[in-house]
Amino acid sequence: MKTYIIGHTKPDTDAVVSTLALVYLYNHADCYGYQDPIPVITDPLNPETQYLFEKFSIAPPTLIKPEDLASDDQIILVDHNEPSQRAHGVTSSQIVEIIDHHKINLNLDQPIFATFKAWGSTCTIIFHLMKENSLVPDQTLASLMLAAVLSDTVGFKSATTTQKDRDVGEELVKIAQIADLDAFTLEILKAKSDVSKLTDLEIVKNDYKIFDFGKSVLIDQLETVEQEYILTHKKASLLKAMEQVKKDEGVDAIFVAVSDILNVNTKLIILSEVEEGIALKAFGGTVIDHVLDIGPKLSRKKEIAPPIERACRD
Ligand SMILES: [Mn+2]
Repeated sequence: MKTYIIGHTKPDTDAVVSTLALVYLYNHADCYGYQDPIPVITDPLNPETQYLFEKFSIAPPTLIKPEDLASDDQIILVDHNEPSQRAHGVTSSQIVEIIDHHKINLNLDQPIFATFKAWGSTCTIIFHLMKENSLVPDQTLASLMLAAVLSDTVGFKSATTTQKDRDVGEELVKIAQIADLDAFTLEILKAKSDVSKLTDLEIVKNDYKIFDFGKSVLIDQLETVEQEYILTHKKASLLKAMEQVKKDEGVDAIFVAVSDILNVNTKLIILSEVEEGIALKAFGGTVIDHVLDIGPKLSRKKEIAPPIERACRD
């Protein structure tokens, strides 16, 4: 029997770094008596996360396949809880603990350890747990945890940002010895928005989540410093890719949210009348040439998904 620490599918920096941060905590403090928990990922790193692991010269968690999980293995979920965001191969009965900052959609048959906090990142929660155990991350881990906080809160600009995130960020800056926080933030945001090496299909699948809103809705978010360029030059090919992904994933609706992370604005790419109906009900406005400007929003979790859910359930 092994114990795995696993983030959500299509992991972002917070999901990946959380597995390493939690293993650091559990290797230094005997919290719940796990035997050698193993941090893993079940999908490849996105470009931002890959950039960060190269920058800090540290190996990412091992990439495992669903068949690598044995039925008696126990699993700790980080940065997600909903069944639709779990890695294939994870069954509910294997879950022994969850540490997360997303809305809860859970129905398990067994008692578990659970830490849910409405803070901006899972790494914020894990740093808090470290402090409770008088533990300080090493410089490299602190750098990655800071990157995760900055990435999830879009440099403390997202509506999900709390004072706790700023406080934890300030402590991590010191431990990580990051001299210029603004420069580090911009570096991460640029790495996040570098889609130059991605195909259109990869862009649509780069950072998506599938939600069960009565209808199944896939929301991909592209956080970028080049919103205008993408909507001008890539919209036509992205629409084709969206059609493909909608079919492949068998979802009822698909949205690509193109978020301008410097100017704080999101525009949705609208595939068909189905999506247009949902989006107009959710946000109002006018769809112009397959694009709906939903204004100064950045957070999928707090500002984009909830109105879409209400529109779907109405
Ligand atoms: Mn997160």
